[in-house]
Amino acid sequence: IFLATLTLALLAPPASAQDDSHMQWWRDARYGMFIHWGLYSIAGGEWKGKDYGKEQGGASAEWLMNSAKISGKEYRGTLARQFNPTEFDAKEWVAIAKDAGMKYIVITSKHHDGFCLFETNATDYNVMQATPFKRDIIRELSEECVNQGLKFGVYYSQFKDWYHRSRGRNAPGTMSNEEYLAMVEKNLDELLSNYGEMSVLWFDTGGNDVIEADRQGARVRELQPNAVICSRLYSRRVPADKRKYADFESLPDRMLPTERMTKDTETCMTMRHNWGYDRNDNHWKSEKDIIEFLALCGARGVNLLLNVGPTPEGRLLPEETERLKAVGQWMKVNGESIYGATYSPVDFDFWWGAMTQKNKTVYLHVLEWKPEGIEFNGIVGNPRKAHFLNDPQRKSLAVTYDAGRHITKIDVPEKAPDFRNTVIAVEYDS
Ligand code: JFZ
Repeated sequence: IFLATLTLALLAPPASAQDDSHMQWWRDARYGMFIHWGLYSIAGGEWKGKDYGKEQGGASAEWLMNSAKISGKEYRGTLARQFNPTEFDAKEWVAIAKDAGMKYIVITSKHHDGFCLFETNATDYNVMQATPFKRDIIRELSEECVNQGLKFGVYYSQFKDWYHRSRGRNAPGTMSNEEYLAMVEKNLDELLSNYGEMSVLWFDTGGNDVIEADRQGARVRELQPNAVICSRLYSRRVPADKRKYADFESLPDRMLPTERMTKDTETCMTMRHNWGYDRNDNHWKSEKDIIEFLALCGARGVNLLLNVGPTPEGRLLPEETERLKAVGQWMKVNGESIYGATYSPVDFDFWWGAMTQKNKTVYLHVLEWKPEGIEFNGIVGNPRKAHFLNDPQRKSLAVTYDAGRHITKIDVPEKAPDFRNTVIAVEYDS
């Protein structure tokens, strides 16, 4: 018997402080694919036989140029000529994201190593001119997202660039600061003008110059007024009220939110230790971990941007596609409790899981289960019925009310569906 004393205090979802209708698709989406792919994928976290990946306490694989202190000349000279991912198929990647239940894709267009995965006139250190591949990856992916109905966006490292900028006296860059800033502006104009609708600008960690960040943010608004801009346009040292163009708060990497977020918020998460492909990283999170990330992020009103790090050949790893497909199956059944839902009606979790709410329905994400059942307390409006989302017939579960018309108990048939990662919908009428 699934015993529960369900009385919940229902809070109205956060009213938007301004008319920010361009955010609605993003709030409804809740779940996207992050892609870290570039020259570093060839190295796979190793350099001259040494592993610099997260395994060894180093930074993630896409930080190799910094971790192994590789000069721009040697990094480009060694890796760019090897970059020829002939197995890359945008149609396949987007189909995997779509089948996974993801609604948007954000790919690294230029990471800290300075390499541009798109055609640009601002630097010859790009996929079209510096590699044998000579295909515009950003174009192929953005067009395929339109074909398959996903939103497309780019990660862009606007401040940290170990190739074009100086890293100190012994590691000169190829440009002066002024030249680099001009390159960034040119890159942004190219990304915002040449690839159709750009739905997300996922800047990564601006400098302390708010004026520079505001200029970049204003350019995005001018050229792509419906684009959603990440708070990392600004340095974390810039106070939130000074981040004029930040549309959502990006939590520190891999951080699961611990409380309900009334502001638009996203957390980015790896499936293993590294962001970029690392040939030695076997720390895989499980399908259940990912479902828990979705439930807990949903319970706090936070989007989940889940990362893949494709191989040098241009394929997603079987460990990635297996997890994405399995969680995609869960989303096909339980996605209504995530998409467009907002944070839990209570500001605490239960040992068994957490809750989201949408359209006069509270969704109980039962992640753990004990034979004697689970208890939870709160105060809910007048619940009318409760059912398992994974029950095709959506049979009503027996519900008992107290004198105040609040649910006090949900009786669940002995032969209830598999409780692991189960969602119970409780509909109420006020
Ligand atoms: C940055 C990148 O350095 C990293 O390679 C990866 O792309 C990640 C998604 O973003 O790493 C960060 C940036 C910000 C924080 C932590 C790691 N932070 O604010 O705590």
